[in-house]
Amino acid sequence: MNAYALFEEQQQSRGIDLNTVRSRLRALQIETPSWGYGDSGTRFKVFQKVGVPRTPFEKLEDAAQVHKVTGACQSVAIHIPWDQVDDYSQLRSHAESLGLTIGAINPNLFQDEDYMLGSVTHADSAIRNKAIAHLKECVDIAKETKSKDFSLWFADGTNYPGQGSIRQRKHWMLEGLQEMYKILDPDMRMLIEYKCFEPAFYHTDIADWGMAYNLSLKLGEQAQVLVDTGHHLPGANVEHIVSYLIDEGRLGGFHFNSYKYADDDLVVGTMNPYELFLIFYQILDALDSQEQLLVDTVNKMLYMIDQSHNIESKIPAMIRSVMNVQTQYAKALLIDHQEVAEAQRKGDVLGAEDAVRKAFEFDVTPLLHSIREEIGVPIDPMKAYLADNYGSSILARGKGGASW
Ligand code: PSV
Ligand code: MN
Ligand code: MN
Repeated sequence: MNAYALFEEQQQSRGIDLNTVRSRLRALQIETPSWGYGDSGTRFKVFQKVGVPRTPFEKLEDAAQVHKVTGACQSVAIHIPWDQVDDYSQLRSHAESLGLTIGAINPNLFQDEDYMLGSVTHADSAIRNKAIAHLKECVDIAKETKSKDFSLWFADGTNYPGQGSIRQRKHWMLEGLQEMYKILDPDMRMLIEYKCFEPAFYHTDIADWGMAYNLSLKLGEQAQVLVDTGHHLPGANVEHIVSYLIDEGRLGGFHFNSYKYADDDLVVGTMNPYELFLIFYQILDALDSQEQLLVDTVNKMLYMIDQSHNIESKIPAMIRSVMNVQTQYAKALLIDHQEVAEAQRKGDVLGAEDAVRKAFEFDVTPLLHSIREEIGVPIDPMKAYLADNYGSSILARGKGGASW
């Protein structure tokens, strides 16, 4: 018996509906970030790799390789002005010619001298207006690239008590976001990121999910929270946050990455794959609730990778992340929700924990291979990419490509 037939028998005997599992797995799309293909580093050093893209167009070409071997990464997030071009419709056409689409637009409000003390929360109204103008410019760019979502992360915050008025800055943040919200097309969404600290070390203006959630409520339905998995203090129960926000209909999507200590931006699923699995458990639990708000929220959620891997090879690191997301999603799809519910009803604590954990322990390799075969991509995307000559052909680009 081949490996998939064995897997099928094993799961069917548990009562798992493999048709649903397979169709959900086939539908999983993961957006990759343009900045994950360029040079990046830490405050200590930005390493220059040979062969990194020199232009936003080349970043898309690299992203197309990830899509080619996974079939799961059709859209690419861009960052403005890192991906600034004269003609955004040309960038979109280039993406389309590669079988890609341009995904979320990420405004950059942290790499301009003027923003040292804040962008939309700066005490100087001229700088606040400049930041707001950039947010609005990103809405115009989205119209040209046909993007519908904005990932909004602000470095705004203070380093010392008294440096700024926390309450005043709270108001400025809302006012700035409202200016952007007003000009959105009806099908556009603002996804508000939060982060506990860094680069501001005393207070960050949007420090946690509650603040992002509050802003989204004040702004309106087109504003939702973006959970970047690396933006929590150690020990935070991210899956609880996920479940809570879905239940409120306010979870817009994810930035996946791994962290050990803080915003380490490591390859997804390398540090705590169980956390990723448990995040998917909450998502699938909401989907299976059949409550309309929850189902709609989950179906509209974006799965995006946000990595700035700086010592690894860029394209393979991205492929690894995508594969790790697929693996944990596949495992979570094997949770028997009825078994969990039954154990909960009985107050069977260990039984409930077992019903969840045992799905994590199955080997989903045969399932993933079978799905990849079905959609016509290599069963081992990493191996296929490494065997191809694209990686060596881009070495001709030399060093000194685009950096973030
Ligand atoms: C900075 O923390 C950050 O990693 C945020 O997660 C943003 O999403 C990303 O950079 C790109 O701006
Ligand atoms: Mn992020
Ligand atoms: Mn981050």
